[in-house]
Amino acid sequence: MRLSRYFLPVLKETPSEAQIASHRLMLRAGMIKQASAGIYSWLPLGFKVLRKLENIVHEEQIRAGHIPMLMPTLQSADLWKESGRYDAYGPEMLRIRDRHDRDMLFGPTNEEMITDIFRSHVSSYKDLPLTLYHIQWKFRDEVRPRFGVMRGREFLMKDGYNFDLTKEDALHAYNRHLVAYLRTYERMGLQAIPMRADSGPIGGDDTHEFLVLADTGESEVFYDSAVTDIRLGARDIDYDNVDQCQAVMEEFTSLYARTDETHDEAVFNAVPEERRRSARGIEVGQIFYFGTKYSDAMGATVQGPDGKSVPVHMGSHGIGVSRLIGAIIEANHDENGIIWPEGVTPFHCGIVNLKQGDAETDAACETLYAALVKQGLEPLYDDRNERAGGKFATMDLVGLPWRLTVGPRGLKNGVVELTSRRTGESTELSLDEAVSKLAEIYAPHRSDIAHP
Ligand code: P5A
Repeated sequence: MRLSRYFLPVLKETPSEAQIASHRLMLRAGMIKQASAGIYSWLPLGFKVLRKLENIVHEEQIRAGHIPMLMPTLQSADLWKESGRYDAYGPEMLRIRDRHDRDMLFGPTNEEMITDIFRSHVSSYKDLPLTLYHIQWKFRDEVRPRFGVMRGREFLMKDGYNFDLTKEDALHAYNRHLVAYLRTYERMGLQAIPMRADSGPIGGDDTHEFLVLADTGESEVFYDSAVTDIRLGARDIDYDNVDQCQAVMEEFTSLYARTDETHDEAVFNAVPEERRRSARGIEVGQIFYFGTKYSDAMGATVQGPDGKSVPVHMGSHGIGVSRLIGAIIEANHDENGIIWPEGVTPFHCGIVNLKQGDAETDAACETLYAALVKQGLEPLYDDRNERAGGKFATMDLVGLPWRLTVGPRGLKNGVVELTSRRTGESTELSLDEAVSKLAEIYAPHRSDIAHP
């Protein structure tokens, strides 16, 4: 993309309504624009990051054997009356009446709708296990929408639902989600710690929230500092292997890590004092096992191997896709702007032309641009007639992990400068070397699964 032809409305001033860094930087970098309280337009740069996150989520869900689909945002109230949640959900649910006076709602979640789909089409245990998911906009009329996309009213969620014959199978689905979620967050450059939590309006006893530690997080958390040393890393996990998924689950959840809702001072005190931590965190996902809560209420049964009809065991699993952008920026920024992790960056590198209009410099930038595109990389080329300082400031704000600086002085020696946004370190490389270096850096971040 050439910056002269892009739509990147960066702001010089710090918007006064933004209280935290991620909100400020998303506004300043021209990623979002508030449409009304807690509702945002996703401008091209923000939209690009959102799509990148969606892709990672799809890839990791498909890898785990879960099946993508798409349900509507608007739902009929009838299903919610069946489950008993229409009244229970309260003022957070946006209720709408259509022209025929039918009660509708903007879905805050989809347990009812998916259970209805399941009961309409599945009747035998032979069709189980089954996990369906989608990535769709949700609406929750939060009392205090704030911090930009972190606590929105309209927000993008990946929500998945598992249907299993037995509790044991459903717990395997729970563990599988835990592993897939850990992989997802790690690919986004985040450490999200699974913590025992409260199930709230979704219901059930078994639930973990995934929290990214950050001072600006809305949740208060308590944990054994040893949990922050565990990583999934490049381990190859067989998602069908019950024991393997269970082992990862235990490794990640046996140390003390809880949100304030489930915090137990007595149990916490058994953790060695030097490892006890209380901190704040951003909730980027939650997984639930709620047994037959919805299948009982809505008659979602299958015929078991013995011919008897039994309600299916279910769980649901959510990732806050739009909130994640805020969480990633909270964890990756400095005073000059965002610092995207390679896995989610909207463009792979910036190209800064120090002397726009100089034939040789322009030609070198064009050569680099074409060579990077040929490698499957997306550069953002600042080809505007601006002074160098302004170009650097924009690149720093937008936060691409790598910048190529091209000017007549370097070109005399056949080199350009490759600079890391994170460390500020620069190296001089020939054009070919710079392109191969970037291809090498991004090789581990390429996707390998076909997704929708
Ligand atoms: C699980 C999927 C559920 O709704 N039903 C389907 C279950 N869980 S949840 O924890 O309530 O939400 C899942 C994730 O969505 C994000 N989230 C939000 N993001 C931005 N703004 C909001 N107002 C908001 N509310 C929830 C969180 O990341 C949460 O973990």
